[in-house]
This record gives sequence, structure tokens and C-alpha cells, in this order.
Amino acid sequence: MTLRALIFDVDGTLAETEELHRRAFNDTFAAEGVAWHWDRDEYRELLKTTGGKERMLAFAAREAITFDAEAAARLHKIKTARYADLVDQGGLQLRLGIAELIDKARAQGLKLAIATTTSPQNVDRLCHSCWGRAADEVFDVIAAGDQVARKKPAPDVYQLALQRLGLPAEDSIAFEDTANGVRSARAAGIRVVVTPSMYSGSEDFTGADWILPTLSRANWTADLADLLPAA
Ligand code: XBP
Repeated sequence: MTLRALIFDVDGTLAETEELHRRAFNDTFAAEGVAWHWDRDEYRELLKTTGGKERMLAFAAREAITFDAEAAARLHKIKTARYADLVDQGGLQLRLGIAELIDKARAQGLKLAIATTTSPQNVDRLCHSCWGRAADEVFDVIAAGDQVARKKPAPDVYQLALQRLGLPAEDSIAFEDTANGVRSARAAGIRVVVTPSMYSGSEDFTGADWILPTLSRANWTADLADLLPAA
């Protein structure tokens, strides 16, 4: 097998963004007169549903609140704008090892891709904040959000990333932080490294090929070091 591409999840994997997403949801609810507030324990539970619109719909269904896809889309638009403002305020940092791995992969001619549940706009804001560059200047391929019919844990977004890369699953490695992400990558036939994040630490990562605290070079196992681009 020749490694040709690295495919990254975004939220929780590139950076710990979920607290900003949670704030953006709560600010939106308050601004729109919606009497919902998601604390951390509630949000950990709600994260089992991937995608912001889907998450609001799942919450409303659980609470037996009348709320439809149109209402979810309207609130989500406001939430996305609020999230962009929060990211633009700065303070987000790439997780340990990410910047170095991406630099080295680029230098060695590997393709770099994104496979995320969040929107392309949010990926772009994060790249501007963390790299000072647009997302398509950092990544060759971006597969995101509503570009696929079924969000993670379905394989769709990873299959779309592979299709856009023009590569078979065997030539890639995925980087994830959640059980849903691991299932999605594995269902697409891609080997996956998981680095648990602040909200996903207690999840069951069965199926992951590697579980590491961070992507820092010091944490790589010998077999991973044989595959990934090093210094
Ligand atoms: C994580 C998610 C996202 C964010 C919210 O996505 O589940 O839903 O919490 O994003 P990933 P949106 O880890 O796959 O990047 O509100 O933009 O959907």
C-alpha cells in the first residue's frame, strides 16, 4: 500500500471547536426567543446526532416540541453566522501535531482532504483563523455538510472525499475524534487514527486502527511512523 492522502475530520480533530458551536447554538436560541439552553452534559449527549440542524431536530423530538426542518434551517443559518463571528474573534488553536503533520504531508506530495459534517463555510473560517489562509489553500479536497445525503456515521462524506481525490480507500488514512467518525471512515474502508477530544473521551472507538491522545510525533506508534510523513 502507498499512502497518498490524509483525510481529516474538522470539529474536535483539527481543533477543539465544539464549545464554540455550543455557544453559537445557545446565543442563537437566546437571540431568537427560543427557550432552549444546552449545557455541557446535555451537549455531550446531543453530539451523538451529527450535524447542527439534525441535532436541533433530535432535541425537539426527544422533548416532544413541535419543530420542523424549515425552523431548523432558519435557526441554523443564524447559528452558522454566530459561529463564524466567534471563530473570527480568535483563540482557536490547532490540536497538537496537526500543523506539523499537514506541513510534512504537503512537503512530501501527499494529498490533503477534509471529510466533515459541518458546513464548508465553517471549515473556511477555521482555516482563516488557524492558518491565515482559505480552506482551499490548505486542503486539496473538501467534502462537507449537506454535500452528502447521509451524515456520519454513514460513509457518504468519506466516499465523496475519496471520489474527489480520485483515490481508493486503501491509499488514505482518516483522522477522527468521535465514535461516529470512526464508524464513517471504516464503513468507507479507510483506516482511521482517533484522537479523542474533550466531548468524545468516553466513547467506544471499536474499529479504530490507532487511538492516540494527540497527533504529536511523540505519540505515534512504530507502525504509524512507518506510514506517516516524518521530519
Ligand atoms: C461535528 C458535528 C457538527 C458540529 C456542528 O462535525 O457534528 O455538527 O457540531 O456543525 P465533524 P454544524 O466532527 O464531522 O466535523 O452546526 O455546522 O452542522
